[in-house]
Amino acid sequence: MTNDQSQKLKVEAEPYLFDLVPDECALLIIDMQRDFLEPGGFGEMLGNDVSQLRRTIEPNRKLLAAWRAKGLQVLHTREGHRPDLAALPGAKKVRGRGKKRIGDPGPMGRILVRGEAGHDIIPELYPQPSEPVIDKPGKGAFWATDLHAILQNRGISQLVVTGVTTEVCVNTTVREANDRGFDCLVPEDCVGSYFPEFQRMGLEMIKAQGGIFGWVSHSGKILAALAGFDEK
Ligand code: TIU
Repeated sequence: MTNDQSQKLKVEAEPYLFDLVPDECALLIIDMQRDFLEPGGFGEMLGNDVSQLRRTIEPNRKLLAAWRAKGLQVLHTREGHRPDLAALPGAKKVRGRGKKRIGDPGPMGRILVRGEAGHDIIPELYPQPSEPVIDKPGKGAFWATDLHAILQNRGISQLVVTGVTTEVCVNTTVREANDRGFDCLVPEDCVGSYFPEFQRMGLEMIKAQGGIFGWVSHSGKILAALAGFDEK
């Protein structure tokens, strides 16, 4: 799919250099939603330390600003369900045996329900009207969504995947993308987990075995490479 006329930017990454083709590379920001990141939200209510995720906000903000400034493509995802919960699998609703479940009233509206305040994206990374927002019912961004069609229609072959959480929605999405033929680059400072050991191993799993699912880098290295990109 790569067009030979396109500029290739070399990004330092593991397990080896990533050849970033700006015209074919979208920034895909996973589930940076208020319920996962804000104090008093669903994530914290489950007993999680949201500061582990909040450290990703500033690097994501810088990367997003650079991506927009260069006129490159950005997409966002949100995990959540229809207000009538008609497509919510029973298994997902009851898993964890929590007192509060998906669809119940939570600190910022009904938990993981589309249209509720907690379901929306944090203000620091709020999507612009030109940036598609993919509402996904699962952990992976491809399952039961139109993401694949949008990427194909826009000539995207590479994804820089950021967001939360590293081992759940980011990893699932990277694996789904890999099986569909996309090259994925994950900046480690732009993804977060509530659990430090899962953060580390979630990234190891992507880059092991010669980059079995993709590449791991740092936003600073992507920004450095992007600085050399001449917009048309
Ligand atoms: N977006 C995402 O990762 N959803 C989760 O439920 N993650 C957890 O780590 N629980």
